[in-house]
Amino acid sequence: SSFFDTYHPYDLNVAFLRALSLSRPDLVSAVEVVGQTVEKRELVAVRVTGPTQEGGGGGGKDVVVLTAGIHAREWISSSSLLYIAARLVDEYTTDPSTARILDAVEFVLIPSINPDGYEYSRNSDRMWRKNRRRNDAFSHGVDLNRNFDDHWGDPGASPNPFSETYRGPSAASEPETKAVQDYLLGIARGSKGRAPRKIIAGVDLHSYGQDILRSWGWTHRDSTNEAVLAALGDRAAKAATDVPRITEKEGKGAKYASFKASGLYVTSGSTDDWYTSHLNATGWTVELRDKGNKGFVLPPSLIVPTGIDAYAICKALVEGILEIP
Ligand code: 0X9
Ligand code: ZN
Repeated sequence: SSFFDTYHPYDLNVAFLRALSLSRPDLVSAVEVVGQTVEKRELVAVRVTGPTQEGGGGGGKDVVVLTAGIHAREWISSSSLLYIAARLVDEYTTDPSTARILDAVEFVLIPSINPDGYEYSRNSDRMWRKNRRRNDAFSHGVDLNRNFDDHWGDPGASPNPFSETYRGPSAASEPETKAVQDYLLGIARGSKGRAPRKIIAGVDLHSYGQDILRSWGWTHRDSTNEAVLAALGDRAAKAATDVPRITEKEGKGAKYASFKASGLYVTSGSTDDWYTSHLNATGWTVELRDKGNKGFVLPPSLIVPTGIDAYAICKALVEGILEIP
């Protein structure tokens, strides 16, 4: 049996990362605490990178941010992030293309932005989406992917606390949003005696739909780098669609599409556009499997097949970005 045979409680997902870091301290940092949730769970991050000091730049290595679990019911996103972490570590020594990536960049991995919601989805209401803020006597939850500090309050989010896309009372009102924003801004600007770092990509994993979405999501207009981002997204979609699969466990392939996030629908206060505008990174939302057959309730047998998709997507995005002159 393997860790990826089933979905696990949040604490066990964190323990997996802790074990990874203890087994390969040369590649994986200790688990860092990013902040606390409404229900006082710890938000965590780990960094994964090759033991070499720096990439091409001269300062520290460029950074790739990978986040998951912002929507409670999208369990596959967190499992896929852990799968990516495990593959990066496993293949550093066996796959030269992985070594190249880990020698060039540092991955910052946040396995869940919304662990309170995840536990509520596991234990009480499988279709829960938001965090577990008590809004008033009658309603709970802010949609954290409408609470980020980019175009907050614009169309594409709801002011109504009952709504599944409730934006919250103000931008970054939620401790989860604030902690993730501040942690990533700290990396970009430099903090705790560390030099500022260039964040080249922010990828937020979701489900479902099998789509690779690029900025903007808040407007139908193109971002400044539309042509480059479209090519990157297309390349990642193709990589995921075309991964060769041999064993039974690897499952069958799935077809991914790539387009502007606004092509799905316009939203405000979302991570992808915040990554683009505030981190100066290429911001992405990746909707993993499936296309709606099982939807959010994706069977555990598809954890590895979907993890393989997610790994191919992230690898292709990073390789593509590193090729940009
Ligand atoms: O609505 C969302 O937050 C995402 N879809 S989901 O079904 N996982 O909830 C899509 C967000 C895409 N990004 C933007 N429109 N900015
Ligand atoms: Zn989502």
